[in-house]
Amino acid sequence: MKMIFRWFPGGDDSVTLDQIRQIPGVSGIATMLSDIPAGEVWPLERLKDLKKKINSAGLEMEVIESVNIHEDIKKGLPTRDRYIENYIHTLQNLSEIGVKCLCYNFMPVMDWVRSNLAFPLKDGSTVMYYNHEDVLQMNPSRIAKEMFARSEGYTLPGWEPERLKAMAEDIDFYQNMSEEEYWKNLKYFLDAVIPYAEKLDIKMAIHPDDPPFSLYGLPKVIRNAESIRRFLNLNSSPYNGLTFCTGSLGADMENDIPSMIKESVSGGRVHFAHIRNVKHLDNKVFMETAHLSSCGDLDMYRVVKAFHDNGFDGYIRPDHGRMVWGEKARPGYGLYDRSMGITYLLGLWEAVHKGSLETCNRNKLDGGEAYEIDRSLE
Ligand code: DNO
Repeated sequence: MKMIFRWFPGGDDSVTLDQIRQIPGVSGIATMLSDIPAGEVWPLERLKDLKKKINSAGLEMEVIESVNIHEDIKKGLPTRDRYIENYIHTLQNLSEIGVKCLCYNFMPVMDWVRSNLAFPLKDGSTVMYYNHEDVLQMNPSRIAKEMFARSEGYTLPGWEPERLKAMAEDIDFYQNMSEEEYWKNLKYFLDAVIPYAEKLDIKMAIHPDDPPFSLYGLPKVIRNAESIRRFLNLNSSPYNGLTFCTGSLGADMENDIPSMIKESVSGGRVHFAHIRNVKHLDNKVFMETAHLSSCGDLDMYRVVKAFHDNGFDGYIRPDHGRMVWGEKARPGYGLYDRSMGITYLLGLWEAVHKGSLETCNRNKLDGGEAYEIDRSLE
């Protein structure tokens, strides 16, 4: 397992590489060229420069989050082949600089959505907040305006300006598309790209829909255990895998997160984990709290144990932190709360790991032969 941190280059991040390097246990970063519009090739020279910069700060650049997918691919338009070719070209450039894992999403029109990016808590911190009714009442362009107004001047990942231009038209387009057609378009993309990912040794890791339920009549396909199974079966290559985001999937109270982790990690299909907590205030009303179990509804011990005990050996990053200590940063992506999250997650990982070794030694002393892990808490 490698612990990494999300960072945006080109002066588009309040956090510096030098600061990230000082967080104990962090080996690298997940990054992207956020100024390149979806559908265009990421230039090799720029990637080489970026890698040099990151490596000289003592960090690895093995994970990209994300190369966004052009809307024509998701819509299944004839122009998609040209954009898929460009995607493959970008993969080739990424492999030249040693990228091992690519997180992307196949969400129509918009990436993650929140109704309030700075919801105040009693302790003076702010969190990102979602209320489904509010989101439905605000039309998409008002949501987009809110997301901009509260972004502290940084580009919000998934809300790049080029996406927003055609938002209303795109939403209309999907009103006539069935979820089945959308699945077909996803399969078409995977079947074209995964053989190259295999050859180039880049693990593709799709991010679930966030939130994992339908919005504005848009198809939302990666949202629960069943849809994840369906996705993994669309293309059975181990290179066709997941970014398991506990917070996104945890936003549906019906999802049993530890058992979903167990199923997909034991099958070797999770390459990247976004680990954060979520607190439900009602059905489809939630906030993204601090990482601790005591702050939200996910049992983070069981979450980490499920990754550990099922042999997870991919990348983990903390996700969406609160804004604390007066920090001004891109919502969700400040330094302080995510650093606390990392320390907590690594503490849990160490405890789970050492606990499993002790169980194993005890079994040996008791004359047990097999390496056994205590699964009583699963
Ligand atoms: C939100 C992120 C997502 C994620 C993309 C992957 O903060 O988790 O924007 O990066 O969905 O393509």
